[in-house]
Amino acid sequence: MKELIRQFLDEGLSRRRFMAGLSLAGLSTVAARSMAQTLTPFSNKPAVPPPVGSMRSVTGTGGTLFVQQLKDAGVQYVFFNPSTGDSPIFDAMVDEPGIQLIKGVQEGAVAAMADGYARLSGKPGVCIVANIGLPNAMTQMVNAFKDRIPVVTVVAGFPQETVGRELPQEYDFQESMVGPITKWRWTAQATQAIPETTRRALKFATTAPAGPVFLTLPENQLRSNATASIMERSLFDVPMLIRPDAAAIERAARMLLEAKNPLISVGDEITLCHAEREVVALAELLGAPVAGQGEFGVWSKPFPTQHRLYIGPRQRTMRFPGDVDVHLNLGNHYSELAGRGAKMISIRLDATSLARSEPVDLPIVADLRLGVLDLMAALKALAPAARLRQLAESRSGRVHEYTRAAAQMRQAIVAGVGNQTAIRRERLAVELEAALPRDTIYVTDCDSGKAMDPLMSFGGDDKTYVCPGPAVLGWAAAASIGAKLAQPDRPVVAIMGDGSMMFSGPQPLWSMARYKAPITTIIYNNLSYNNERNRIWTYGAGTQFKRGIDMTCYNGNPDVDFAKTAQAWGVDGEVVHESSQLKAALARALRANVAGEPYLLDIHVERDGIGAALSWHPEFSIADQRTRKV
Ligand SMILES: Cc1ncc(C[n+]2csc(CCOP(=O)(O)OP(=O)(O)O)c2C)c(N)n1
Repeated sequence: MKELIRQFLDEGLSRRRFMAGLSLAGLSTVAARSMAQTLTPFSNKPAVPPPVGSMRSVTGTGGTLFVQQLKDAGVQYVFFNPSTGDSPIFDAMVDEPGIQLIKGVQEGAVAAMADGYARLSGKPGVCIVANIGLPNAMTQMVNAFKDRIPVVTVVAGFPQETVGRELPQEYDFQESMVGPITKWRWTAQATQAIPETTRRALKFATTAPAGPVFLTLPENQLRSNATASIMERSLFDVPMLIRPDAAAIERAARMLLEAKNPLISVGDEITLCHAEREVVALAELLGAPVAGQGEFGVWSKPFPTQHRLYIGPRQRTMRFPGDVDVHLNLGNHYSELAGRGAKMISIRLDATSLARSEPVDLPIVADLRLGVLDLMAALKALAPAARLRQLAESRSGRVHEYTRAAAQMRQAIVAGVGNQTAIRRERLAVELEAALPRDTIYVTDCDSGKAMDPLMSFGGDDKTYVCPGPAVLGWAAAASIGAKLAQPDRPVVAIMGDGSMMFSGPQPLWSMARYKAPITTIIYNNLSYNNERNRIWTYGAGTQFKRGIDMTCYNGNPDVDFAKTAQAWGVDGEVVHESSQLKAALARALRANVAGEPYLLDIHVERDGIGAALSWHPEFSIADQRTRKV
C-alpha cells in the first residue's frame, strides 16, 4: 500500500487507479474514497483547469485527443452508454481524473441527463452513445432541439474502410437521420482533426441559438495515433453578448413611454441569458403587467409567478389587461402575437425565430440581459425619474388589483382543498408548496399535474421550474439527475405522470442509485394518459366521447407499483394513497435526500377530467389466441 501511495503522490497515478489499487489491497470503497480525498491535494496531478487562452500539443489515440479536448473545453461530465467502437475514448479516461463518467442504461436517459445538466449549468451536455442506440437518444434530442439546449451527442462510427457495406449494425445516412433535430452534424475526417472537430461541435452547440449537435468519430480514427493542438475553451467560444441597436432601443423606449396600456410577455431566452432580475426591474419601472408562457413549447418560468405584476400565461385574447396598445415581447418564441391594434416590439436572442410567423413592428436581436439593461437606460434618459414613477404608479394600480383578486381566488381554492381521503391535485399542490424548500429545482414533465403550477411559487427567489417545451415525455426522471449534478447544493424534485414514467422506464432510477443522486421522484399516478384522454374527448368529440368509451388511455390493469419497481432498481420508495399521508411521505423523501439517497413517491391522485373515472378498456388475451397450450 505504501508503494501505491508513493505512486499516487509522486508519479501522478490516477485517482481511479489509486482507488482500484486500494480496493485490491482490501480497503472498502468508502475507506478508499476517503483516503484518495485526503491525499488528492498532495498529489502531483491535481485536476486543475487549463489556464485561460492556453494551447498545447498532444500526441495520442483519437480517443485521447477527444478526451483531452473535452477537458480543456471545461467539460466535467460525460453521460454515456458504451459500445465496442468507442472504447478508445473510455480507455483514455482511465488516467484522466478531470472528467467524471455518468452512465445511463438506455440512450434516451443518457440524452435527457445531458440535457438537464445543460439547462441547469449553462454548459454544454456531452453524451456518448452506441451508433446502434442512437434512435433511442433521438426521442430526447427533440426536447433539446426545440428548447435550444446545447447537447453534443457523439457516436463511434464504423471504421471508414468498411462503411457502406451494410454490416449488421451499420446503416447508411446516419447523419441524415438526426438532421431535423440537430443544429449541426458531422463526421471527423482524420485522427488529427478530432480535437478541431470537437471544438466545432461544442461551438455550434453553445453559440446562440444553441441546440443539439451530432458528431461521428469513426472507430479507425479513434484507435489511430496523431499529434494535434488542444485548446482552452476561450479560444473558440463565442459568447454572443449582443448589444441591441441603440436607435431601435430608443424607439422602443418612446413607444413604451407613450403607451396607454402596455403588456410585457416573457420567455425562455430570459432564462438562457440570466436576465430574470433585470426583467423584474424593467416591469416595475414601467408598471406594466407581465404575461408568462402557456403550457406547451416553453421550458422555464422566467418571471416570479407570485409577483404583483404577473398576470398568468399569455393568450391571444386576454380578459386582462384588455386592449393592449404596445406589446413588448422579451425572449418568447410563442408570444409574438400582438392583439388587434397593438404594436409589437420583440427583443429576441434567436434571430431565426424572431418575426418568423407573425408581424413584428420592431424586431430587435440582443442578449436579453443587455437588451433590457439598455432599454431601462433609454427610458431613464428620455423621462425624468418623477415622470417614470408617476407612469408606473398610474399603470400598476389596476394590475395589482387584478393580481390581488387572482391571488385571493387561489387562496380560496387552497382553503377549500378540504380533507377528503382521495388526493386531489390542489391538495398535492398545497402539500408540495409547503414541503419543498424555496431553492428547489422542480423538474417536471407532468401533464395533468401542470394544473398544480398556478398554486405553487416559481421564479425569482422561489423554486426553479424546468420542463421540456415540446413535452416529449420520459424526460424528467433522467433530466433531474443532470440538474442535480449541475446544482448539487439545491434540492431537486422530479415529477411526472405514470405515463411519462413508463416512457422513460425505470432506467433513470439505475443512475440515481448508482451515483447516489439525492433526488425525490414523484409519480403523479392517475393510472392513465389522463390529459391525452381529455384532449381526445374534448377536441375530437368523436365516437369514443359520444359512446363514453376510452379505447386508448387507461393504464391500469396491470396497476404498476412504482415503489416496488424503484426498490428493484435500488431506490427506496413508497406508495401514497391518501391525502393524510402526504405530509409525512414528503418529509420522509426529503429526509432521505438529506441523507444522500434518492427516494420515490408513487402518489395515487384522484382521477379527474372527462372520462377519467373509467377503468374499462378493451379486453384482449394473447393466451386465448392459442389453439395449443404452449
Ligand atoms: C414520448 C411521447 N410519446 C407520446 C406522447 C403523447 N402524449 C402526450 S400526453 C400523453 C399522456 C401522458 O400521460 P401521463 O404522463 O400519465 O400524464 P397525465 O396526462 O395522466 O397527467 C401522451 C401519451 C408524448 N407527449 N411523448
